Parts: sequence; structure tokens; C-alpha cells
Amino acid sequence: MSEIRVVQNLLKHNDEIAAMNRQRLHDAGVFCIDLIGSPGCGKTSLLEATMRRLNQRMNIGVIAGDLATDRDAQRIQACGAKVVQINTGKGCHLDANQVRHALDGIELESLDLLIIENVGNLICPVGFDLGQDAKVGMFSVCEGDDKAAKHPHLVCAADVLLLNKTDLHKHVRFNREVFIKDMRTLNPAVELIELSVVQGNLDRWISWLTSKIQAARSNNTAVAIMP
Ligand SMILES: Nc1nc2c(ncn2[C@@H]2O[C@H](COP(=O)(O)OP(=O)(O)OP(=O)(O)O)[C@@H](O)[C@H]2O)c(=O)[nH]1
Ligand SMILES: [Mg+2]
Repeated sequence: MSEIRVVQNLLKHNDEIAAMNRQRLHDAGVFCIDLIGSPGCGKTSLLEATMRRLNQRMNIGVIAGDLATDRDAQRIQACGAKVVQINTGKGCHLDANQVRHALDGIELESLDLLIIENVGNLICPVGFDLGQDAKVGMFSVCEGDDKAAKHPHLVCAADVLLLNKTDLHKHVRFNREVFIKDMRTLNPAVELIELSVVQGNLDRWISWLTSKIQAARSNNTAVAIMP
């Protein structure tokens, strides 16, 4: 069997398991996002802040993907989320089968929202469907204004893009117009939310998230989550 056939079979198998994960999450009424960004762009910080904003109003579960350590899981658990850590060893992304096993350790019926923090990487996670409802792509101004152009697959695949660490904009060389022009060329319709997790200006992110959860819920039940 050629190498290309093997890769195609691997992705087909992944997609089949992802479809099962998606069905399982929908049956339980859980909205699920896959959070993808480079190492250190602020994914776990965003989850901590999101937990603090939302955990009085809804039940949130997290699957934290990392090569090693349970440090992200510890941080997120301290904010009140139910967390399962997946250590991928040398693996540079999560796959649907790992998520399927993680779902076994979560009481899905008790959740409104499941956030999967993927392994810090702008490339490999994009190609693997996990069964999520939405892919969230995260950049930060510290990574350089060329990153949208250099990582077109994430920009094209994302349902929403976040640009974090805007508090550091004045300290780093980051041409916002270049970043936005590249992003718009690749994906004219995608919503960009600029934020600084440390400054806490998360209103647009929280309202994007709650509106998606509410829309998903209204497809299933009449239960509403107040914005
Ligand atoms: N100045 C500033 N620092 C931030 C912001 N968000 C996160 N950080 C810092 O960036 C560093 C990395 O944050 P994490 O949340 O651990 O990043 P991550 O994307 O989860 O990293 P990995 O899981 O290792 O890929 C930490 O020192 C955070 O305090 C922000 O908005 N502004
Ligand atoms: Mg993290």
C-alpha cells in the first residue's frame, strides 16, 4: 500500500470516529469547540478566564491536550471545570480516537460546553476532525503579523479567530493591518476577536460562545442560557 493510501485511510478512520464523537455530544446536548493555537499563545489562560466568567451559569468540561505534564489540567481544574488531560507523548495533535476515550471519562449529560485545548501547534491539529461543533483558531501579537499568511489552513478552517495579547501590541513589532489583510484574503467571512486575556476584555468572546451554545441548544431543546 502506498504512503498516500495509508494517510488517506488514517484520516478516513479518524473522520468516522469524529462523527461518532459528534453524535454522542449532540445526543447529550453539549456544544464542543476545538481550540487551536501555537504554544504559549494563551489557550489555557483563555480557558481559565472563560471558566471564571461562565461557570456560575453553565457546566463546562475541558479536554486538555499536551505532549507532557498535567499542568494545564491543574490550572483549569482549579477554576472549577471537569478536566481530562491527554498526554500525546511525541504526538503533535489530538485525534478523534483519543477524544473518544477522553469522553468516556466525562459525564456528558451534566455538561453544557466542552472545550478541547489542542496541543500547541498551528499545523497538524487543523487536519484532524475531533467531533467538535466549531474550530477556534488563536494567534497572539507576540508571534508576528505574518502568521495568518504562513498558516492558511487554520485561518481557512476556523469558525472564529482570536488575536490575543493585545496589551503587548505597543511592545512588539506587529502590523495589525498586514495580519488582518492576510486573514481576510484567506477567509473573508471569518469573525476576528481581538482580546487580551490578562486585561480581561473578553465580552465579544463570551458573547460569541454563549450565542453559539444557545443556538445549538435551541436546535435540541427549549432551554435558554442567558447572555
Ligand atoms: N501579556 C499577556 N500575556 C498573556 C496573555 N494571555 C496569556 N498570557 C501569558 O502567556 C503565557 C502562556 O499562556 P498559556 O495560557 O499557558 O498559553 P497556552 O497557549 O495554553 O500554552 P501551551 O498550552 O503551552 O501551548 C503565560 O505566561 C500567560 O500568562 C495576554 O493576554 N497578555
Ligand atoms: Mg495550555
